[in-house]
Formats: sequence, structure tokens, C-alpha cells
Amino acid sequence: RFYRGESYSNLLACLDKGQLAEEQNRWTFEIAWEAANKVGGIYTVIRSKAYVSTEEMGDQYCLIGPYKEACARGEVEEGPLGSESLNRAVETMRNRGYKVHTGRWLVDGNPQLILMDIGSASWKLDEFKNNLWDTTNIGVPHLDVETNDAILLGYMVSEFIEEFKNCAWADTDKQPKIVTHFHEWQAGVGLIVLRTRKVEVATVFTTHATLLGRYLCAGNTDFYNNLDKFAVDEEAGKRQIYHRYCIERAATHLCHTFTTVSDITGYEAEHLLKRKADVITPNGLNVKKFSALHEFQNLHALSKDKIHEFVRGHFYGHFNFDLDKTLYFFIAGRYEFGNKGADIFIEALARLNHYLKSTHPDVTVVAFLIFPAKTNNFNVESLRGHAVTKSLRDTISDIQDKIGKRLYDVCLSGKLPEGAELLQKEDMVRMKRCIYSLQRDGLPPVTTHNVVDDWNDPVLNSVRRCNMFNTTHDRVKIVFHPEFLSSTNPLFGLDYEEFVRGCHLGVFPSYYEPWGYTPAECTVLGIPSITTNLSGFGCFMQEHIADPQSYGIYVVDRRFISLEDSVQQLAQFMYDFARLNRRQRIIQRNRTERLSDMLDWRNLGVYYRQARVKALRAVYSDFRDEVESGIGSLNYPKPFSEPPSPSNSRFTTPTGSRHASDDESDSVDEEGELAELRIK
Ligand code: G6P
Ligand code: 1S3
Repeated sequence: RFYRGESYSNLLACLDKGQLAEEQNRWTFEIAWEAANKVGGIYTVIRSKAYVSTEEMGDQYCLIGPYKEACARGEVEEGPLGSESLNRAVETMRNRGYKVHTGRWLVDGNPQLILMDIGSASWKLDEFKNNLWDTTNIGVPHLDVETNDAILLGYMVSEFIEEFKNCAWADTDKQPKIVTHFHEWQAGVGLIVLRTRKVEVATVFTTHATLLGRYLCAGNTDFYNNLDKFAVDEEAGKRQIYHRYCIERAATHLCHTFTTVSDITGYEAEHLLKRKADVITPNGLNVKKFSALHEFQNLHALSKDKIHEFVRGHFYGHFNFDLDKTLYFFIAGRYEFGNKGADIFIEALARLNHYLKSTHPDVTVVAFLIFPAKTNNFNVESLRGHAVTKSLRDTISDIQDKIGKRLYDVCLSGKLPEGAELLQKEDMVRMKRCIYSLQRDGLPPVTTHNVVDDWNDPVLNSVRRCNMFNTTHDRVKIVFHPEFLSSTNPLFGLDYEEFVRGCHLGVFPSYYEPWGYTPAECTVLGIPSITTNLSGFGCFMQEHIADPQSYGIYVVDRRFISLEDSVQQLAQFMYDFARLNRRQRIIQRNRTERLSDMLDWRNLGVYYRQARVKALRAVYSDFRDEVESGIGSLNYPKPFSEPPSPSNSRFTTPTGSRHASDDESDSVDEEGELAELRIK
């Protein structure tokens, strides 16, 4: 009828919230272990997508997950749901003895939430497990608490959905069209039960990483070259995850639509789970645009100043480098040393150190590694550094005040001040005392905390092996921060987003990365990043951008070349970046930020819609999707101001022939860049 062929973002703009879903009596439930329960990447997916989901579906959209008090207390506003049928179904569940929390998630979009208190169903665990065995022959060991919890959640969810279907049908007098979208194996039991009980609802299953893939990669396997050769049952059995693997595989095969977050995980699932994905559902972000085009550049400068302050404190006594020529690189994420590519990052940093020492000794790179590990709090040396620099800053500011007053008094008396009148002996003594306390015996520490398993910690061992001890001669300095950042952190005082904004380059050379939110987050903040062709994000960028590197997305090949060659390529990318001058970095950030539309759920949400529509068509023969929206254009050509290849093909970011020494002016005349923007 209307909007046919529109892009998803236009569709959202045209529709009244939930209007179409109401007209079609269409309902969507998304079920995930991480709904209002912060664990990892799936939490980010659901939370950031909530805005477009509610824009499209209104109150016909609802999230279901386990009730985890610690997270729910701060994020959920409890109360009744927006529809009579939903509330009645919840009431029935409560009458059966289950504890069910309902309300709204306090995030953009404010979606409805149903959180199951799985403890309240634990008395039925044996009954559920027997039923699972009878219907599917999946037997779950007694002691696997995580899987037991997944079973409890699954049975509660399926009972609820069945109940809701009956209520909604009775209330509207016509068949409701229901999609239940399950994320990852931990939510998969609900899907299995709905299907084995033949409840007539459409089902979608999304895997964000396969169980076996994660285990195999963490074990030093040549994963991608052997994907078609693994004896999957045997491998799962050897790792004692056979029953979990069976749940994952059963959900994959029983769903109407199967999706993975990227092509690379689709390929993995095809071999390990034995089903090809029907739809690829890439992960997006809730992109917030500033009204001023260059606001994100200003924010970079502000956050960078805060990182400068940290660096002054951390490297006190060895602070012989120019902050104006210092670049901040970082890696961050779940502490999976090999999977996240921290191994090759440190190796490549050692090489970068060597290149810079011999060719650009005036440039310094500070590389931050942010991985949560077990610690005994901050180390004394780190805290001391910040205390002594603070004391110097306070002393100087006090002396500045006094000099100001003296200057004023002398000038009032009609004279010009003499040097000694302004800076007095007592001030000099105070400053000398501060300078003496800046002396230190050892080198600036590599880590900010006392790591519990210091001698076995993989980052620290790699740093030792590569001899990267932050000497004054090193051009690459290492700071391992074994804890996630928060604004209450006494060393940085920055939350993660601010920290990313203040850095110059995110480095994520992952080996196993189904999607990879970290480089995507950098992109929407306008910070260039390094990714790989084994990460979902990296492949997605290669597919849609003619020359990702010119937009500040460097893709390391970890698939078709040897490990040594990948390290070499990574080191070269970092070296090329370190040689850009300020003007080039600013232009590159502008280009990177321009890609953020591409990662916005307002565009990428359409794939979820396609998956749902496909499942609905499979179940309800009379279902018509009157609004076939598409993705719109996601193709980014090479920037117009980029020199045509192959000239200067080595330095494609952004103009190869200019280097740090050429032009350090930061009053960027971005004629070419702005012209590009105007044309678009
Ligand atoms: C932003 C600010 C500029 C600043 C520049 C520093 O673009 O708007 O005022 O000079 O960042 O860039 P850099 O890459 O050297 O951190
Ligand atoms: C997974 O979380 P991870 O960091 O364990 O799911 C994320 C969301 O889809 C994805 O971005 C990531 O690559 C996966 O690995």
C-alpha cells in the first residue's frame, strides 16, 4: 500500500510508532540472556537496537530475559505492560507460582521488559529436564548450573508465549502474528520447546558466536583452514560441552529463520552447526549525531587533554617526550589474549618501536591495553606519579596567582616589575622541592595495577619477551590497564567513550571475532581503527567501502597470509599512521566519522525485519508484508580527494606524499573534504 521499496530509516520516519504492527496484529518478542543483564556483546546489541525496535513496533515489541537484580535495579522501571493481553499472560504465569517482573528498560526507546526469576521455577527443573530428554534426547549433566538456568528460562519463556498467544487471540478475535526471536544458545531452549510443542508462532534464532568456534580458536587451532574437517560431536565431547552444543544445534535447525551476525560467522555456522544462515543480521549502534559538523573533533581534543594528564603522571621523571607529537593507540575488550589479537599487537608494537627509533625519534606512541584481569588494586608507583604531578601543578598555580598579584601591585605604583620581584627565592625553593620529588629510581610501570597472576599473565609475559619496558629510548610506551574504564577511575577519570574519543587509533587485530563492536564504536566516534578480515566488522567494511583504508579502517589480513606476514602488515599500518601529520589525521577522522550512518540501526535494523518477515511467511500463509523496505545504499566509493591508485599506494591515508614534517598546522583547510560533503 505505501512505503514499498523504502529504506528502513525512511520507513521509521514515515510510520507512527507501532502503527503498522498494530494494524497487522503483529508482535515481536526478543529473548536473550543479556536483556537488561550486562554480560557482553549481546547486551550492547539489544540495548542499542531498542530505539529502532520500539519505533517500528511500539508496544507490540517486548524483551524477555532472566531477572538479574544487580543490573535490573539500576536499569529497569517496574510496572505493568502496555497491553491487556500481555498483562493477563503474565498474571497467569504468576498464578502458576512463577515470579515474573515486568516494566520498562530505562534506555533509548524505553522498551517493555519481562524478566523471569528463574529461581522461582527451580522446583520444576527435573520435570523440565525429563521433558527435554523425552522430546529431544538432550541430557544435561546435573552440575552444569549455566545450562540448568538456560533450561529454566527456556521453559518459562515458552509457557509465557503460549499463554500470550491464547490471550491475544481471545482479546482481538483474530489470530495474532507472533515472532519470537531468540539470541544465542542460552536462550535457545525456549525455541526448542515452542517447536517441539508445536506452538504456532514464528521463530528466529541468531547466533553471535558458535560455542565450538570459540573453544577451538582459544586452543591454538588453525581454525579457518580446517573448518570443514572438524568432527564436531567429538570436539564438543572432548571439551565437555556436548549438551550445550546440542542445544545450540537443535535451536539452529528448529527455527524458521536462522541468522548470524556476519558472513564469517555464517561460514563458521555452516560447518560447525550444519546450517547456512538465512539472513545475515549485522550489528549496529544507536548513532547520535551532533548538530555541529566538527563537534566530535573538538571532543577529541578535550578528551586527549585528559589522557595527556594521565601520561604526565604515569611517566613522571622520564617525561622527555613532546605531547604534541605523541599518539595514543589502544586495544580493549574481553581478555581473550589470542582471540582478540593482543599477541600480534604487542609483537607489532615492538617492531614499530624499532622503526620509529631509527626514522622518527621525535614521535612517541603510547599503547594502552585495556583488558579486565584479576588485580590487587592500583599499584603504588602509578598512584604516586599522579600525586607528585598534582602537587607540582598545585604549587605552580599558587605561584602563578602570587605573581599575578605582585605584578598588579608593582604596576599600580607606576613602575615596571623586575624579574626578582616577581619570582621570589621562596617560590624557587618550592619548585625545586617539587622537581626533586619527580625523580624516580625505576622505570615507569607497564601496568597500572598489581596483577594477581603476574608471572603467568599473557600480556605481561609478551611485554617482557619483547623487552618493552618504557625506557626513555623507547618510542613506543606500554600501559596495561587491567580493568575497564569508568569516570570514577582515579588515574584517568574518563569513561570508555571519552577515552576512545581522546585516542588516535584503536587496534583490534582479532583472530576470532564474529562481529566486533570495538572498531564499530571507534568509527561512530570518528576515530580510525585497525581490524581484520577475520572479524565480522572488518569483512562488512571491505564489502561496502571501495577503499576502507582511506576512510581510516585498516584491515589486517589474518586469513590468507602467514602469521609473520600479518604481524608485519599490522606493524606497517601503525607505522604509516604514526607518520601522518596532524592535518592528515583530522581529515581522516572526518572521513571515518562519515561512515557512522552505515553502522546506524536506522539502516541495519532492516535485516532484523527481513528475518522476522521470512519467519512470519513460513508460519502464517496469509501474512503479507505490505512494506518491503530495503537497506538503501551502503556503498562508499573512494573519497574524491583521494589520489587515484596506484600512485603513492603505500600511504593511502589520506594523501600519501605528505608526512609529519610537512605541515603541522591544525587550522585545516578542508576544501576538498568539505566539497565532498556538499556534493553528497
Ligand atoms: C581536533 C581539534 C583540533 C586539534 C586536533 C588534534 O581536530 O579540533 O583543534 O588540533 O583535533 O588532532 P590530533 O590528531 O593531533 O590529536
Ligand atoms: C559476541 O561477543 P564476544 O565479544 O564474545 O557477540 C557480539 C555481539 O554480536 C560480537 O560483537 C562479538 O564479536 C562476539 O564475541
